[in-house]
Amino acid sequence: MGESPRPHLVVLTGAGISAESGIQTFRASDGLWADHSVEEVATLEAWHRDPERVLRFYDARREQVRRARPNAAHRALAALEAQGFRVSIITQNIDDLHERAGSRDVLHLHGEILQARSSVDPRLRYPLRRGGIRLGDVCDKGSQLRPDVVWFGESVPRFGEACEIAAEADLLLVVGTSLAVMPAASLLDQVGMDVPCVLVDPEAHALAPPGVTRFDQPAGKGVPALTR
Ligand code: BV8
Repeated sequence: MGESPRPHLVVLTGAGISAESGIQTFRASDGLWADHSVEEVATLEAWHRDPERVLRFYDARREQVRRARPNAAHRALAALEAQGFRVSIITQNIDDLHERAGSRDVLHLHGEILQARSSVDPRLRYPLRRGGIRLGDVCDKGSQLRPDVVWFGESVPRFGEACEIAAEADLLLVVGTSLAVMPAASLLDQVGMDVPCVLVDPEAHALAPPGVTRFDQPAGKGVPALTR
């Protein structure tokens, strides 16, 4: 009798899972967008209009990420994987806290702030081990480097891959996302009809689809409780 296949836990995470690590979320009152409008810093137009301002915004966020440490939620997900569970993380976050907690199966839907890429050829990527990106920093082919993140109005190259992962889920865990951003939020529609979905978030928000089981708790409490 072959071993029964291990259940596949797919986890969709957003800024809320990193909030207790000291990284600002986007839509909280003290959130990132509170003093920066998206149009000013996270769009291609902003990059063409004022690249230095965009580079400063991401340098500041990169320092916040470097100062941050994974919290109990990141660690609980990594522990599940270490115990042999099949855990696929699809994160909207551009920080590396899942990886630093020990998770190995992480898909960054919106890119990674600790990487730079050519502003012309997205395949030319460079890890940013320290420091930031300045005007004049160029890729091997001489084009200006930019943060390796997906800006608003840019297509999400790994969305198709994320849909395939979601379609294989036996359980979907959604942690710390307002589900305000598309197409990321539509991943909830990619899971099978009968796949249970659990949402961990201290604030009830309007976008949670019907049939979702809600844990109105911060990730640092809710995720370890769920995965113990
Ligand atoms: C696309 C990388 C098309 C950069 C990000 C009008 C104009 C222009 C575009 C649009 C428009 N209307 C719709 C769109 C599409 C747009 C969009 O969805 N806009 C929204 C705002 C309406 N989407 C796009 O532009 C996408 N691309 O559509 O391309 C296209 C197609 C083909 C060809 C060309 C183009 C690209 C979207 C990706 C944008 N980049 N990030 C960066 O990070 O700087 S999105 C960014 O915002 C994050 O990655 C994340 O996805 C999103 C923030 O959302 P959350 O993670 O959910 O964070 P938020 O603060 O919202 O919520 C936090 C939650 O945590 C809350 O619920 C809170 O209660 C909870 N929480 C708080 N504390 C805790 C907690 N939970 C647990 N524990 C706690 N302790």
